[in-house]
Amino acid sequence: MIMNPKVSIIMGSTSDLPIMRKAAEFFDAMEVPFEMNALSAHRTPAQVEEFARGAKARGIEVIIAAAGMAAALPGVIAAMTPLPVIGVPISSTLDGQDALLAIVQMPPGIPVATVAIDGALNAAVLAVQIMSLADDALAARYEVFRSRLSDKIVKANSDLAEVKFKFKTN
Ligand code: RP5
Repeated sequence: MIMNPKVSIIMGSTSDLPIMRKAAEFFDAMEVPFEMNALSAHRTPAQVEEFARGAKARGIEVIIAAAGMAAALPGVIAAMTPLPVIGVPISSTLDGQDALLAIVQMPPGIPVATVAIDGALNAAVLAVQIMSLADDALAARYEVFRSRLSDKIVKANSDLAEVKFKFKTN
């Protein structure tokens, strides 16, 4: 079955893959076709430009860009495409604080929607929320995912009900 990707996951290095797998798994679960490639703003700048300028014409709707250290990749991509870019700071050095600031502190006019350090799952969830606006079937699958989140808290409360303390009243 040939599927055209709607999301492009870009990472600065294959060393980012253990984190970015969570995004890929979520797209599989949501049945969203995606592509996954490595590009580097510092190591392959010409290829980054080619990718960013051509992504919309290829049918890509959202770009997720992950990078660690001096993480220029998401911002550089955002500068060369009208598509929404979601940035994932990777915790390779300085606990990811370096990448977080590099990705989130974009100048006015060129945003990168930055998720938490190593927040690959939330990047994919945000991408699905954006695409759900124009895709009712995807919106329905996403709604099921949301309802399961509250199941987790229901279970947490039933577990906590079993925890006994002398002065605990419930
Ligand atoms: C960044 O530098 C990558 O996104 C990665 O997080 C970090 C280290 O890259 P490698 O040396 O592991 O290739 O560009």
